[in-house]
Amino acid sequence: MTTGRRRALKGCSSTTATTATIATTVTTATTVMPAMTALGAILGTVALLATATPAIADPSGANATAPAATVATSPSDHPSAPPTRPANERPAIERLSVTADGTQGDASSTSPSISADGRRVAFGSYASTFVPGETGKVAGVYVKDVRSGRLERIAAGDARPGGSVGEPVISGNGRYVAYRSEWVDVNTPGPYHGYVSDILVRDLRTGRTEQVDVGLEEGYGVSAHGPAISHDGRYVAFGASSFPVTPGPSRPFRIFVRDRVAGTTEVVSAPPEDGATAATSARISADGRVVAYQAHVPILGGKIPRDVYAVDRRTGRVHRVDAPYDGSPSQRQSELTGISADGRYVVFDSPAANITADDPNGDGANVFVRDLWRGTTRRIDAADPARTTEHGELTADGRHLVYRDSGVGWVVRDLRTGRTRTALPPSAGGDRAAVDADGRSLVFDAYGALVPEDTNNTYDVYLRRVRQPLP
Ligand SMILES: [Ca+2]
Ligand SMILES: [Ca+2]
Repeated sequence: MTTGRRRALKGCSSTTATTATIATTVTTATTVMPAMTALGAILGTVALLATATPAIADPSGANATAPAATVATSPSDHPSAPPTRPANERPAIERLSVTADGTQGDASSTSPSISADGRRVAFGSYASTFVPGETGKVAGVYVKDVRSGRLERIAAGDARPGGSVGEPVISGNGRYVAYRSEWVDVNTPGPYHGYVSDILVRDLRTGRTEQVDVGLEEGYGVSAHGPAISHDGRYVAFGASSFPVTPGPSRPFRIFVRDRVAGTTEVVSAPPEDGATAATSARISADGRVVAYQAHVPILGGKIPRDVYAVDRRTGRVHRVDAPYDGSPSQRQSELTGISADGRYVVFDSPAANITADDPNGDGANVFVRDLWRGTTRRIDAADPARTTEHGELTADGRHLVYRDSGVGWVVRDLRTGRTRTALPPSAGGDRAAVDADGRSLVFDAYGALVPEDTNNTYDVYLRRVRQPLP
């Protein structure tokens, strides 16, 4: 996998992972609280044991092959020296929503997004304990430096009247964070009652913040949401809805892409077909060329199917991502969850039984991987095919897929060999997880205490180092 990443990096400077948009909200997350609490207790106990008994194996492996000459320097010369954890060994599970000195949040931290190298993680939090002198709980966007432990707030909701911030996504190169900023502009007319939401991009190097939902067609500049950002931060995709500036109906939500270098903004979602109401939930490839999104279509039999499309911005070609294999109409709604760095593969969940032939769990949910180049769709079955899989996310090279198997938990699958590795037990994380470029680091939010220091009884953001065995 490391090889794959190196190859990707060498081949193109912008081929590492587009970070995932994490849609878990505090509201939805609370519905899974009880199950996580029990699991958290289990994991917390395990983690406690691991802390109490640090690694005792010789990290060099010298004990197994030590030549006689090294015996004189063996630990027996220092019988009182405690075994130490090698400097480069990090815990299998680490809580990220804490300050460098370990201060935990007093309110929920959710929705992590990770840079390609796994070093930086952006997330949202309502905690008041992360910033000295803070008096109230306001929504903030934070960036955690995984290596140094430094936690920085890069945006605070109370910077503008009635404000809130959220939906952070970090660029693959770790330099930029795009997020949604809501506030109340009493001068804004129309059905939004003054509520305005913008997409802002923070440059972590210079500290500058730039608004990117600009240059939109008339009526679309009021409510923007759901940012996705390219590896180098140049392109930002987002959804925007219109409201009638002049008398008349509002128009559908659309997906736009802002080119921060050229200073241009373009509509990328296809013109609505059959009166589709909205395009939302954009994902963008690392180079910004391919943008995937969900299109909501009119109510059919009481349901609102949601189809997934992808647009190649260079050729203009629009791909239907979740098309049923037999050409029949959509049965159920799909949910877009990821895109590979090169834009070739798009991942979605769907309970529709007709995406692929012979779906073993029928209308039970499955993760699907669409190959846009070949026009083929691969279904990801659970270890027990009668169970469900969901929330798929690809690593940068498109080779490894992270998803949740309802029987096994969070799993990393090598799509080439079919081998799977269990990352977390079934109810460990939130609804979504995000991975770094080579699939080594999985970030997620969880209510349960997965480390013994977690005593805040609320959601925290965690990092799971997938290759380290759980204690
Ligand atoms: Ca199925
Ligand atoms: Ca907690």
